Amino acid sequence: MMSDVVYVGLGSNMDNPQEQLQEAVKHIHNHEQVSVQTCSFLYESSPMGPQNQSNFINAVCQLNTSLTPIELLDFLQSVEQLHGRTRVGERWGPRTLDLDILLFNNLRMDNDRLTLPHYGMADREFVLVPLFEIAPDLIMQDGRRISVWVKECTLDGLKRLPIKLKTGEFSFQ
Ligand code: ROI
Repeated sequence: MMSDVVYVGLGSNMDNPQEQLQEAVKHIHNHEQVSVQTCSFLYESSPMGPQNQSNFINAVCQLNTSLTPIELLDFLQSVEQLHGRTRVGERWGPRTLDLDILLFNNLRMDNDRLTLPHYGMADREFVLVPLFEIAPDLIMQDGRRISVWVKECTLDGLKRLPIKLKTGEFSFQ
């Protein structure tokens, strides 16, 4: 049933980012049609975009789901909303929680709601490095290994923290 394999990027730079990410994983896992299989370590990165904002905490999780891509997008956006995310304000500004579908099986789609694979991966160290950590054998959409993408990505000081998000069963209150 929950046989589609999805990689999701998580990011936060406001209101206790580590807690934002952990709470997001709980919410996601508590959906009946989604299970969180694996999470990377947490990584700290300087902001891409405007520099007058705090460093980000990023991670990547592997989910299994029986939702369609758009159903999953709706659900992840509802989790962002629960975390006080507003979509008004400065483009590329600070955010309490960002959840991006990076890969959904080998699916390609491109419409006004969702582009798969995620368009920004190639130049985002804070996405590629944690993705490589949990899925080192991935073949990317151009047919090359993720290790090659990591080597070709500009690396500028991502810091791996000795912390992983908890997965598995939660009793959610
Ligand atoms: N920068 C970093 N380092 N990590 C992010 O998750 C992130 N997300 C964003 C913008 C504001 C573009 N910059 C980021 O949305």
